[in-house]
Amino acid sequence: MKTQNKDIEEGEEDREHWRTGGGPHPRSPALLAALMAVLIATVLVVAGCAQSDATPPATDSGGDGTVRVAMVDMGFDPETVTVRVGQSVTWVNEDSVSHNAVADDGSWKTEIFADGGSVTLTFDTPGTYAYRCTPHPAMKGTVIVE
Ligand SMILES: [Cu+2]
Repeated sequence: MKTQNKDIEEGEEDREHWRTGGGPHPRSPALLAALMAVLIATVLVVAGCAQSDATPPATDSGGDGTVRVAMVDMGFDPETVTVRVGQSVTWVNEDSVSHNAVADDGSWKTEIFADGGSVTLTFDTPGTYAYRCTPHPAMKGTVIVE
């Protein structure tokens, strides 16, 4: 009985050593190959991102092509944003009351949403869209789609 327990403890100790690496040289060629594969994949992903960021739009606060507009203190901030066709605008409500964003020409609108909520719309048609908040018509903004 005692001898068995000792064997189990030694086995666990060995696995622990294995998990921590035990030094700069992995003992398994398969593990080394897996690490290399991860490294190469990471380099490829980083290179891909760098390429797609080569031509940022005029107004791009997100870095991912989505422009952010805060709803705060009964207004849109910034009031005017510019996106390229196919890009999105995300409205984020940071105010104590609910708001929406509705195009004056009726071509698009968001639901009314409360503090902490957000709505994202993607713009596929070039144009200059004045918009406002339905419950608070004094809240005005503009989305320019190029
Ligand atoms: Cu409002």
